[in-house]
Amino acid sequence: MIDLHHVVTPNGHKVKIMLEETALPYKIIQYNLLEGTHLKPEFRQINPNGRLPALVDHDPIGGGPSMAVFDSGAMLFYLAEKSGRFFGSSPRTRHLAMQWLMWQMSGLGPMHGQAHHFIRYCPEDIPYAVNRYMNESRRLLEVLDRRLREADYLAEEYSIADMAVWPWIRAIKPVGIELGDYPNLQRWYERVGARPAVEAGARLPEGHWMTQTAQSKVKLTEEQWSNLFGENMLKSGRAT
Ligand SMILES: N[C@@H](CCC(=O)N[C@@H](CS)C(=O)NCC(=O)O)C(=O)O
Repeated sequence: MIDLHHVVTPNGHKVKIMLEETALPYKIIQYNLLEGTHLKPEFRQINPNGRLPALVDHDPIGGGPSMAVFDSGAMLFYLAEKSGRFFGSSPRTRHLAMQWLMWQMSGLGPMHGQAHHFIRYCPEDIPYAVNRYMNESRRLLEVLDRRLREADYLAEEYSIADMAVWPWIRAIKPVGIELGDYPNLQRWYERVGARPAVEAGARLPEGHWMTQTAQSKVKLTEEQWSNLFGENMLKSGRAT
């Protein structure tokens, strides 16, 4: 059994999609970032980085005691190795999958994450920061659109790289980007989104912000802001 320490965000959905795709038995342990439930010391034992998602496999690869894995890309890789699925059926497609997974983890996720931060969470309007991260986000979408003009899937065959990218593409609307501007990406988005495991793994509650187009600011209480970006967040990571 795998415990999935989960949150309803693109990084959380990537891993849930993979668990659905592989039908590995798992149990969800749900967190609420605004309430700071991830800031507790118990969670640091599982993820020293204090972020979500993370997993604990009670029947780990290679045997031995339960194993914790953090960082969504590493978790996808772990589950691919455990299941023997979705990580390329040849050396060529395996390296393509690794390449696009790394690209998502180091580029698409962080840049779109910063665009979300400065558009939706930053209490001030800082046009330089918004332009910087929106330009980079758009550039990365162009990269995807070009790749998906030449291939149906990022690694030629459906893989963990597609699972890593798909939930971030769903989240472009709230920062004001139109998927229709990227026709090849849109076709891929629909193709991947039609998979039952993607539908089940990435299901959103009705009216969730990820489906909204408005670029409106999220209103946070002082406590919530501190949990996400301030002293509470810092305090939870300090060595005691
Ligand atoms: N590189 C990490 C990023 C994880 C991450 O930033 N997770 C966010 C939610 S998607 C989080 O835990 N935020 C809580 C916080 O900022 O305190 C991964 O891919 O798993």
